[in-house]
Formats: sequence, structure tokens, C-alpha cells
Amino acid sequence: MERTFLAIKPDGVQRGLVGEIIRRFETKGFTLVGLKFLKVSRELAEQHYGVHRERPFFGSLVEFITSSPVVAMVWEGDGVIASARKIIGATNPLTAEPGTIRGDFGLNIGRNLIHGSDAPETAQQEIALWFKDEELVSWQPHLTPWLH
Ligand code: 3AN
Repeated sequence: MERTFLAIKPDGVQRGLVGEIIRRFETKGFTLVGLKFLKVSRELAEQHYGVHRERPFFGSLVEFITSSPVVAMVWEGDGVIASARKIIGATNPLTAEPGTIRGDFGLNIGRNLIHGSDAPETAQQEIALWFKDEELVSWQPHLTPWLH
């Protein structure tokens, strides 16, 4: 079953949107398999955002993500990687569609509330970077078989 890594960034936590954001993935029907609340170290931030190392905003991105706690999560379900990206919305909240998390709550590209893995390879890398195997819980909700 496909898994993706999602993180509610410091702005999402500070604005009291943790419940609202988690609710969107829960009510969609995806399965939560990992969850933790942590202050991100500089080392973890630099590894997570490694692909952006040469971008002009890399320094401020690392400053921001390490500035206050985040909620790190792993969600599971068929097609969850692409679907979560749709639920999250475009990188720039000002152009993100209404109905998406960023479209509904975001104002600023540097404060866009949530991170979601963009492809199967990055999802695997990010899950391994943020979670130990024993922190992930494989389980099946006892609901109708078609709900995943
Ligand atoms: P996404 O999070 O939608 O996958 P990426 O991977 O292009 O977007 O960018 C990673 C993060 O870098 C974004 N979530 C955003 O916080 C930040 N970012 C991207 N572009 C800019 C920019 N032009 N100025 C400031 N921050 C940016």
C-alpha cells in the first residue's frame, strides 16, 4: 500500500490548524500510520530540504522549519501521494485553488502550512528520514473493504 510523508509546518501549528489539516486526510479515508510532534533540528531540516540547497530561499526555509514545532505524519492509501498533493494545493497559497489546504488558509509562499512528498521516491526517502520503522504502525481500519 502506498505511503506518503506529510508535515504540518510551524505556521500551521501556530495558527491552530493541526486538527483541521489532519481532518481533511482522515475524512478523505486515508489511514494514519505515523504521527509525531517535534522541534526539527538544523541537520534534519537541511537533509529534508537538500534539493533546494542552491535556491535563494534555502536559508530562510531552514530557519523557518526549525523555528518552532511541526507535526510529522505518514499516511497510507492507494494513490495517497498524488491525492495528498491535490488536497494540499499549489505551492503558492495565493494561486492555490479554494478547497485546498493552502487555498483556504494560506497567504504566503514561505508560509504555506504543510509539506507533502511529491513522488514515490521522495516519499520513501522522507519517511525513512523522519521516522524509524518501529514508529510506523501497520493496521487496517475495520470499515467496509472498499474504504482505503
Ligand atoms: P511544495 O511544498 O509545494 O512541494 P517546493 O518543493 O517547490 O514546494 O518548495 C518547498 C518549499 O520551499 C515550499 N513548501 C515553500 O515553503 C518553499 N518555497 C518554494 N518556493 C519558494 C519561494 N519562491 N520563496 C520562498 N519559499 C519558497
